[in-house]
Amino acid sequence: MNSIPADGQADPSATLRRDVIAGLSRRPKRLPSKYFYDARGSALFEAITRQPEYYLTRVEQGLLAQSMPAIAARVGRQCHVVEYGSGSGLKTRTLLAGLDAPRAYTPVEISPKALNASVARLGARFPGLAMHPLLADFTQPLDLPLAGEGGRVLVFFPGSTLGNFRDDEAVALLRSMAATIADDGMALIGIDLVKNPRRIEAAYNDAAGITAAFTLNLLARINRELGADFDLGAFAHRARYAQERERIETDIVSLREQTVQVAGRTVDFAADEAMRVEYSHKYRDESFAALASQAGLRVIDGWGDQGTGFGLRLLSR
Ligand code: AVJ
Repeated sequence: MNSIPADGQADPSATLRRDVIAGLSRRPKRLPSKYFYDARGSALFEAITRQPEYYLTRVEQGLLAQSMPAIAARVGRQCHVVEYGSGSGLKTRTLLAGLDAPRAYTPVEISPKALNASVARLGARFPGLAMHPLLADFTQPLDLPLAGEGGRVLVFFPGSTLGNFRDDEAVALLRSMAATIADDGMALIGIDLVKNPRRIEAAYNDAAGITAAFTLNLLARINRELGADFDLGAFAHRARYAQERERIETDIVSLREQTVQVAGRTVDFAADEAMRVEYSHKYRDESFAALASQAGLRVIDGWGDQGTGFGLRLLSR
């Protein structure tokens, strides 16, 4: 489909090059986790969600299905659902099927393939729903095509994707959601909750090695798209739970001293040097409410607690 409006953000490969070079120039080096999701990375992430150790997706899907009557009652009739990142669409289907006559759906998604797939799938399942897909990086200022739709906006941001952002970035993102929902809208956000560290760590170190492959695919993508020569066998995935910061910190570790060419530059790695590639923050009611309030939002309802292991939170201005 080529009718999806891009939002005028810069040339994607130039943006990738700029972000990768900037990250590799920092000490310690880092790379942005949003670049995990090329076609192979998205497929590997779907495989992660099926691993026995990765509880997040299963628990959230169950919680959403079970909470839909209460969520629908809170949200009311004929809302316009705006989803930040469209993913595989299973949760979206549960949401749209459970809401009271939703009138429109706007997925905001950086991957054209994922965006097309979600529109095709959901369009077939909900023929009466107006679709307004937007090909965009939701961390950048958004020009949302909401005009003329009317109806209150429900922002949907499941998966604990918020947890992939540092607190300052998470607040910026929540602010953008506060702008999107305006005075009368709401946001439904999925957050992974603080729990037994062993269970959290296992979720990011599955026995089948899918998460390791997902992490290292970032280097394969950089090789392909930026003409780099990372040797995938000379780097390793490492995910550890930092209890004091209540987050998983994922690194790519250089297994030896080595030199890599990236977009015409020479990058040196020491043996055991770690490059930070992802955070997955875990929240408590207090830490999440604090982020929300810095963004001008408050938590008005919620489903799931530390016993459930995952939470859905409904926010408004
Ligand atoms: C994108 C937030 C759902 O942080 O749990 C899974 C991404 N990274 N395993 C997460 C991820 C490694 C995931 N979310």
